Amino acid sequence: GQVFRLEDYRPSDYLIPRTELRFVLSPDSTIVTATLTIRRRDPSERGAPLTLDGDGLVLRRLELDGMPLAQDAYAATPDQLVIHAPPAQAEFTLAIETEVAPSQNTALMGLYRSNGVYCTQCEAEGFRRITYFLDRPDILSVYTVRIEALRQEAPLLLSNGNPTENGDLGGGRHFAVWHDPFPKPSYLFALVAGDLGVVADHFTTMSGRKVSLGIYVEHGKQHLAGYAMDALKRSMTWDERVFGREYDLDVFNIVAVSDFNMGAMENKGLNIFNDKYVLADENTATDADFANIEAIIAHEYFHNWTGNRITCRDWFQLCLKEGLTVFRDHEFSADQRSRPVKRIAEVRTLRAHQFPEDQGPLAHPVRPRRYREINNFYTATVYEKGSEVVRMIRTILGAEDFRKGMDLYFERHDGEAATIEDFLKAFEDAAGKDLGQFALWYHQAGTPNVTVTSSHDAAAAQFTLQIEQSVPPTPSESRKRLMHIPLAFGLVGSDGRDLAYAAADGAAVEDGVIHLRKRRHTVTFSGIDERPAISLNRGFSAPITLSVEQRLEDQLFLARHDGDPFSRWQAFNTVMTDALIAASRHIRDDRAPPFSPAIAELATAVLGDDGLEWAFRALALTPPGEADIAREIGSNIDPDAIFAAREALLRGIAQVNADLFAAAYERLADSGPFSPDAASAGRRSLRNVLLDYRSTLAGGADLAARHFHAASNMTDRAAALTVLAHRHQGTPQALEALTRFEKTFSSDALVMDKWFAIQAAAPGPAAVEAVRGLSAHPAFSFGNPNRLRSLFGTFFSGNQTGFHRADGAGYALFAETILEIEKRNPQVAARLATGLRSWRSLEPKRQELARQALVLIASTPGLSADLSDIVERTLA
Ligand code: BAL
Ligand code: ZN
Repeated sequence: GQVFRLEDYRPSDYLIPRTELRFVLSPDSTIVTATLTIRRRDPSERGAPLTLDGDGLVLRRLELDGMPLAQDAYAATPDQLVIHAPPAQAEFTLAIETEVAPSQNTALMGLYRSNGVYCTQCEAEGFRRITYFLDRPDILSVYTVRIEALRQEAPLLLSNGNPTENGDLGGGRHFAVWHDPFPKPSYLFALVAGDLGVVADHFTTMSGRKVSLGIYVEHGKQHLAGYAMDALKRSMTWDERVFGREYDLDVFNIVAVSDFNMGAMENKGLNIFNDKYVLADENTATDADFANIEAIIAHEYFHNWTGNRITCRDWFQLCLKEGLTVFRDHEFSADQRSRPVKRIAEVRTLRAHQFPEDQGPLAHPVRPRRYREINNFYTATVYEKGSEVVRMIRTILGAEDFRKGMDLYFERHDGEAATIEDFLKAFEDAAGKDLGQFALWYHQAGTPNVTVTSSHDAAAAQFTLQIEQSVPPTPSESRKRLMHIPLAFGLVGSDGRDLAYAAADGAAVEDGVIHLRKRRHTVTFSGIDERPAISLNRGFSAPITLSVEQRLEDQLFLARHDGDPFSRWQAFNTVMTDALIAASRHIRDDRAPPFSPAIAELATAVLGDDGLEWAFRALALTPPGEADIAREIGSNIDPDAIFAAREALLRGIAQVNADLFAAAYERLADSGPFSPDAASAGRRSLRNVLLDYRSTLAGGADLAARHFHAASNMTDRAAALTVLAHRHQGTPQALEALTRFEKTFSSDALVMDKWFAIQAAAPGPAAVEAVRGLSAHPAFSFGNPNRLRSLFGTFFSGNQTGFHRADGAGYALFAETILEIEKRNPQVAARLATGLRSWRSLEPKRQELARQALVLIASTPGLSADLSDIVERTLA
């Protein structure tokens, strides 16, 4: 396939200042008339042909300045429209009539139908599936959209901007016109038409303008949209307060649809959401769902300034809007909930999703330089690492200069399509700092590793750190340049407090941050009488891997006393990870795994520390997942040994703490009505972590069954079902709970997704057949992305022992399923296919079986660009 390169970017010869669209909607034959005002970028230039993008289009009519074009004046294929010699005047009008079939659009890109509702998804290149256009983000146009439909089929007609007109057309038909005064790229176009219920509210902006808010959902589901509406209003308030950004249209609408490739989409004034990230109540949504809804509502809203008002010059700049907007939604959630808990959760996500990407065959820079299929670059690297890079800018500049830089960025580029260089320049100019070396975080792939050793000279009262950085090679980047890594740190004394120090020798230490810029740094601290425990990368100030020579007793000490909550969590996590790696080695050698009693004692201390939030205690007590342990081991992975080690650790800690855990479990039980707030969610999560531990002991299945039946909310119910279906597979208690859950929720697709996912994640060899069987369940559908992700996505990416079954049966199901899904929806197939990106880390036998499955896919004729791009890079 064609490769697109950053260095090939050049501005288009033509602009489209105005776009008028008319849709005559019908499921099998929708007529789209696009009337484009086209202008030469350089009026003195003449004669360049005008080439518009299309994708599978049928052209019905074409007029230039009101006159039909001669056959030989243009060339139209489904994928392109070329006007050979556009008129000489600076501006002309092109009217293009195309016909599309929403009901047959199973790729869910462009205009399609979901549950009888017409909706669109245009990012990245879906608009060209609606009409011929300069479908690139640097073409900003003012849109006026007229929608016509049967009133009975679609009483609701929505598009971007403000409503300007509506009326009756006779014959049961009606129309509505929307005008969006803000020039926008085509990927932000949206249309929704259907019969939906609404939750209406309003928001008064900081300058006193009243904005109508609407969340549109399936009839009868309005009661599930209240939390999303509340999150939206809090987001609007927060963006005014923290970034000074006010909303700009008279209306802001959100529509929830059930068939959606992504989480949600930030179309100007008309966000379209996967209903999973809108609908919630205590009976159907977990605390994690509530938190996701809050974060994603905020994320899409925040895009109005970071993405819409300032958009991307080209798709290589995707992180300009995504990394920045993720950073903004992270900060929002941190402010709404608990900052330390949020930070730990972010880092866990980054390590689980971005680190394996960065350390495997699909590694790419935060701002890639080439792509074959842009859909495959909506990645954890662009989003999550992109956010970490913005966070580091704030760390380097300080909060005040960071805000100045953001203000300058908004001031300079509002209404423009910008680049990462523009973004960095705003901070350099606002703060008077050079970010030249720092910019490598955008340009260079791979997770930097920082190695640290230390020495203490008691006589001289000096403590010295030897620090070295390296960036491992990644595909097509074998030689790496040295990065600017901001490493926040503390030297913790025996009383648990940070020691005061003087840093010597021009060491790059500033406000508790060591700025690594060279390969090796020696940092000497004077006035250090006792040997401190070193707390490094506090708050996860840089997205790196860290190898610190540190005694177990220091780790244990930090886990109890580090003043930085993230590092405190990290210390406990490192203790457990190291123990689990050692234990899995023992298990592979058929030896019993040894665990230091200090680990169980640490658990005792953390659980009993009432100075810590419940949610923090829950996170600290949660051992690293199987995939986390595998990632730390890095090569020659045996998932069965890792699983056994983890179970043994849980049981060991549970045995030592049996009475304490039982008492805490009782104390943390529900009291009072449900609330999704952070403190209540934290209490539930801690209690459910205790359930997980306690279920490893005798009577565990009964305990979990009682938990399941007593549950008064989905968080507790799903937690208990997970314990039963995973640890007590096949027991009467597990079977009864699975059946009960299925009966209760069979008509609620989003809840059934949990039922599918829990079973798809059940460890052990039986999962392959279970997943195959579940794919024939009446509640399952190959056409719905949420179902596919719940069942197959969870199995491929969240079931280490089941998917990586030693005989390769999981990989066979992988190849078969992905090829099946690809026929309908290449984008979702390609995403699921990343489930084998870490195949080279497996032990040799599994590695070979995984390779064969990938080769089977790669050698299938007629593969989509989406899927072939992923499997070819994975195998390269
Ligand atoms: N722009 C695609 C969905 C999102 O990141 O908001
Ligand atoms: Zn986004």
